[in-house]
Amino acid sequence: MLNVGVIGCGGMGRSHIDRITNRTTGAQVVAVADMVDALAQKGAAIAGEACKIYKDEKDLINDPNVDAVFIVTPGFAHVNALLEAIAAGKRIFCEKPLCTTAEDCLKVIDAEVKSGKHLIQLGFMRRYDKGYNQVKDLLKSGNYGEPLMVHCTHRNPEVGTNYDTPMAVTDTAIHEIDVIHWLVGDDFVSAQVLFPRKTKYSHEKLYDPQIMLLRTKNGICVDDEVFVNCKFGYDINCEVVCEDGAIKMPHLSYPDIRKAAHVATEIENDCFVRFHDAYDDEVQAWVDDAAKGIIGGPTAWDGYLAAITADALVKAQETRQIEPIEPAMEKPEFYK
Ligand code: ISE
Repeated sequence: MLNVGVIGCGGMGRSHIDRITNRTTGAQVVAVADMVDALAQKGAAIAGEACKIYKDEKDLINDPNVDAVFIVTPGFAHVNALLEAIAAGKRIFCEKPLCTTAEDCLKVIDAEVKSGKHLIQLGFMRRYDKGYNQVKDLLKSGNYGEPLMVHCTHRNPEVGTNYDTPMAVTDTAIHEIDVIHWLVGDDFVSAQVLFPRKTKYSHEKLYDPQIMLLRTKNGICVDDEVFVNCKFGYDINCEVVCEDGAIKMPHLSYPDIRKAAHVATEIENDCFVRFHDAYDDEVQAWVDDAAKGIIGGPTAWDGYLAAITADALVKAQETRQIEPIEPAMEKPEFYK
């Protein structure tokens, strides 16, 4: 049994506690930490009576009964927890993003490489989604030739007033940044952002919608419509156009309902429904991999690549120019 400690008991943290406690085999939550006591209490209540509560994440990380840690705090707080957990030699599942700056990502990579152990898996759950995997398998089959273009939409029904323009990249498009790079097996080299007409549902600090454009080393062009106040649902689409065919990711299947001279098909309203199985599968795989001593999912290096791509997009939001994406170092052997 893998004894897990969860740092951060907000909505996402509690979702992971529930998943590990009720739907994952081979792991249990033995400790939680949150600076806000009420949240820690809520998290512990899901895990059960034996769950310890810590205020300070360092105490949780260094609890000898904790084999592995989940880091589910806000992105800016990840770096300290990551470095502490690496120093303690604990296996880590870190929600996206790895860190909020490329510099911090490099510090984490340096610490993990120096530790000599593969410890970190990053929570990019879309790599575990059935639809994306079907598209990837078809691409790999070779029946459709090389990918040339990828069209994506990432629509949320609405966001709060604390969500601003850069978050369209760092919180939202970050998913396409990782999953498309994984899907086509190619690194991004440049980024640009277009600003269409602004929706009346946006606010002063948020320009919504945006179109993010990325180009890969091999010249694949990716366009991602990020529209976070679309009002109608959580709508994720992806189509890869290849030399010999175009592959569109399937949606979850819902019945077509005919009523009053209309046909209606449900779409999801949030990511927890749309990616329910992907979240469960990524955590189950991470637990299964722990027994083998490997990290099978996205690594700290993937987190770094996502961070420099996000930085270029955020810069492009300001400059309105095409911005280069250049890693500060070659991929270390450790991650190959
Ligand atoms: C949120 O953090 C997510 O991860 C969702 O998948 C994304 O759709 C949303 O825009 C983000 O705020």
